[in-house]
Amino acid sequence: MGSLNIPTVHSIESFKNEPLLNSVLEKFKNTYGSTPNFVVRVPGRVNLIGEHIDYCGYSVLPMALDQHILIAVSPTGDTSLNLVNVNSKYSTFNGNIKNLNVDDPSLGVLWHNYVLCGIRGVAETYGTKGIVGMNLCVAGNVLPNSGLSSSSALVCAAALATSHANQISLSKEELASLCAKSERYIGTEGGGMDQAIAFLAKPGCAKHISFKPLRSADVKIPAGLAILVAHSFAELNKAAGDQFNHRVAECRLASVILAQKSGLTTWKNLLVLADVQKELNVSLSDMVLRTSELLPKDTYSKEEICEILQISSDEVDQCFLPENTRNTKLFKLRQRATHVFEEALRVSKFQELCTIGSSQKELGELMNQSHDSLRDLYECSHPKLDALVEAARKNGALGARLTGAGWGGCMVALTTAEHADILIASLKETFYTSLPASEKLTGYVFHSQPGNGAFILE
Ligand code: ADP
Ligand code: NG1
Ligand code: MG
Repeated sequence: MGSLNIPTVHSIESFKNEPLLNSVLEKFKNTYGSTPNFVVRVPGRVNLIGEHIDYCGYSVLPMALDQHILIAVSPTGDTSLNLVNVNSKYSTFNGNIKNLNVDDPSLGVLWHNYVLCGIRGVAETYGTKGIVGMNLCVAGNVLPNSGLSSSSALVCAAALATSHANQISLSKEELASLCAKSERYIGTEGGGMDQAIAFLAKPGCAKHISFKPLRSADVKIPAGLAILVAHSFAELNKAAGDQFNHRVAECRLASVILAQKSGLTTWKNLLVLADVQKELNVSLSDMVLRTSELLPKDTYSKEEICEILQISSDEVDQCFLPENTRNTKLFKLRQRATHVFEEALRVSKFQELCTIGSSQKELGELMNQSHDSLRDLYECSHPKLDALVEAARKNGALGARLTGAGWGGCMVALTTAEHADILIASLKETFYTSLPASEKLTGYVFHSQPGNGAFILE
């Protein structure tokens, strides 16, 4: 257990003017008849660049948002787990902390399952003997299903609530790794970006996050630039569909086939593209060339994959495919792997440019290339998101791209600080005109400074 670098404790008093905190305290009191022992606060994030590459082993560059999830917590004195939400659209849940099952996602994804993921992560790692039951009350203002990582903020908040209630002292890195693993119980087989930034973020800095081992380095956005986030008004709950895991599956298949065709005898264990690159000891540009040579076809059927790898369809399923992708008929391998290697290159260029502190235009261009690659090679955008990105570019953004998993959700745009408000106004006049008049735009289009990581309020 780590004792250094653990989430900080602040006084509830110093945040008493925050409406979301007041709403969670009030709801807690009305529900459980007392004030909570403590409140955990975990931010959402916006990823500046490095999309769909964390689960391929490559580094990413997110920053924390001010928007966050709060969970007010008190131990119950027995093993009961009670969960309410300030927002009445999320229904109440009651269970026993010693016997928690995250529901099978194919039966529908209910919000309390994200909370159970976080609790289960701590319970599995540290045992359920002596684990305390909790009364919990949740509030949040991270736009859900929109690529700003509301899901991980909720999972991480539940894990932090459980560890603090049980006086288990974990480092930020331990919490991040535990939560990355436990969020997979929801069904999506993601990387660790969201949970890492949730704990490791520091105000004023974006973070360059690398995996195996988990590391983070501060990245200062060059002075005079602003980060703008805007919603496309399309949404996707990633755990409710199979799109996300399809991409995970395609990257794994590309990985083992590239490894096998490159003569690596350990190919069956090389499910992650970065591991293949490491084994081959070649550059990312070499990997791009190798991909176009070794994966020439536009699509691969499962039969063709079995033929290439000389293994059965059952073995392909068991060894490489997430459960909800096993009926897939066709896989696009060259396109997905090319995106991953080129996006990894863009992340290191972006970090380099930020370190030099100049080249606003080049930073914007990298973001544009990222979006175009996600739209055309990775096919995870959405027509509304493409239109929003286009509108931002036309109205003077230095660059704009989808952020998070995609298939709807938010765009992140880079602009000069002086142009930020003008850009927001132009988006309202151009892109958002087609929305029903009742839609309130506050909270859907905003600029943001890099915010703080998770902390506890007592
Ligand atoms: P995101 O891109 O926001 O991470 P996901 O598709 O991964 O989107 O998961 C979002 C899910 O997280 C929501 O569908 C909901 O179940 C849950 N969630 C997000 N915010 C809240 C909240 N404030 N209260 C309860 N559940 C929430
Ligand atoms: P969102 O958009 O929050 O669902 C997902 C994954 C990330 C990463 C991005 C795409 C989870 C919890 N999150 O984020 O790991 O792969 O998509 O870059 O799986
Ligand atoms: Mg998510």
